[in-house]
Amino acid sequence: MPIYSFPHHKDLNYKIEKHDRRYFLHLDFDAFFAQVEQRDNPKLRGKPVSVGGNGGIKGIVMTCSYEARALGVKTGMSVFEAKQICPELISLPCYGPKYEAILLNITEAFIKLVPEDCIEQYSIDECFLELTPVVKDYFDAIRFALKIKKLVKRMENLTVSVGLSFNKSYAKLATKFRKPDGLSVIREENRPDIYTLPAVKLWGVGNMIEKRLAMLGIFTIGDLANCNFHAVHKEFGINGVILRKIARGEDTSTIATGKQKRIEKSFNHHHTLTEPIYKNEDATDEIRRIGEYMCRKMRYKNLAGKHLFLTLRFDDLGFISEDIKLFSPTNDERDIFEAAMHLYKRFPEPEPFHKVRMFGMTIFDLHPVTGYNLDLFRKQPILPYKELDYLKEKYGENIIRVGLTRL
Ligand code: DCP
Ligand code: CA
Repeated sequence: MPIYSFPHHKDLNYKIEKHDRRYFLHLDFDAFFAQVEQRDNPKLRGKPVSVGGNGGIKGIVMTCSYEARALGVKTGMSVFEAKQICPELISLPCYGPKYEAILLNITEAFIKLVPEDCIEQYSIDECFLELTPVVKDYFDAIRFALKIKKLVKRMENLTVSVGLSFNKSYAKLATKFRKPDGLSVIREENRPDIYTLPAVKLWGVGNMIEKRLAMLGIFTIGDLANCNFHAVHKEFGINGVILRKIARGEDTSTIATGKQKRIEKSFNHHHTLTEPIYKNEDATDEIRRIGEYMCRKMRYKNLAGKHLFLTLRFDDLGFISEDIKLFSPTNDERDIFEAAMHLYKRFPEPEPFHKVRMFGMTIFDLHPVTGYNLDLFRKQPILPYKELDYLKEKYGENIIRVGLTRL
């Protein structure tokens, strides 16, 4: 999920009045999860597609394709509501690890084009690049931006929209001007046009802040830029001062580098079924799928876990959990499947009148690993997980699966 953070004053040296012109590029994937699903399944292309929920009518639309947007579907609607507005909507479940890997892959490729400390992965589908060390003017920067767009298309077969400007906040604002597959530039001389836009378009201004600004008579970016310094300071403290600076195009924040990356403490995945199940083979399939998902997530982050929890929700018993500490950290789905099936046998056996509605797995006690295959002493053959993960990313989940022994 995207981690939207306000550009905090620690990142933003609000005391700096001016800096020489710098160039920032903001990059944002279009209709991200939906675009990835359309890429991986050509039958979905050109069609209204939403991602989120369980693939049926339950849950929330996390995003939808531009075709679905044209028909009135919006992020945050329930899938049920979206299907009423757009009956032909194809609703798909969210497959997290697949999306997470994409930005990681391309930012790794960017290291060849800009210094590493000029790359900031901001959310699951957005990043900033500082181009100052590699371009000399806007003309150069636009050429660079086009090169980046082409590279993403070639590497991942996905489109991004990009915004280019002399600071991060304006670059992020510019991205929204032209979507999908856009490239927009805000130069210093465009300030008068920017000042006519609603204040809510600015990074850091949400609906709540928009309302509070309106009470001060501030509606546009220009109103905010030209407002009384003390008025915003009184209402919002230092954040008000920062917002005013951002509005004026005086955002002095720089690239936040890897040091601030989130450190994972656990991974989990839960799946609530539309139809509760009771047959052991269905439960086995469900456990296997969740285990695969979780292991891929660990592999992307080069982590392996040692303490596994399996949670089930029976219709009549509510949530119950069992856990096991593994002999050594693993991100191999064969180990996780074996351990999870061991835990599953500790639960009361599901029956037709005593069905399971939800399966969940969580893994704690994470350890960094250097490679994809960990265990030198395992009896089973070592699997080429990197290649398998790559195939799944490129061609979809069902292209290949690791054969597991049914227990
Ligand atoms: N997302 C989510 N929960 C939300 C909003 C978004 O899980 N409340 C996910 C789904 C999106 C992805 O994060 O695909 C990126 O979010 P964006 O807001 O950037 O939206 P999109 O990329 O889907 O669309 P856009 O083309 O408007 O950027
Ligand atoms: Ca996006």
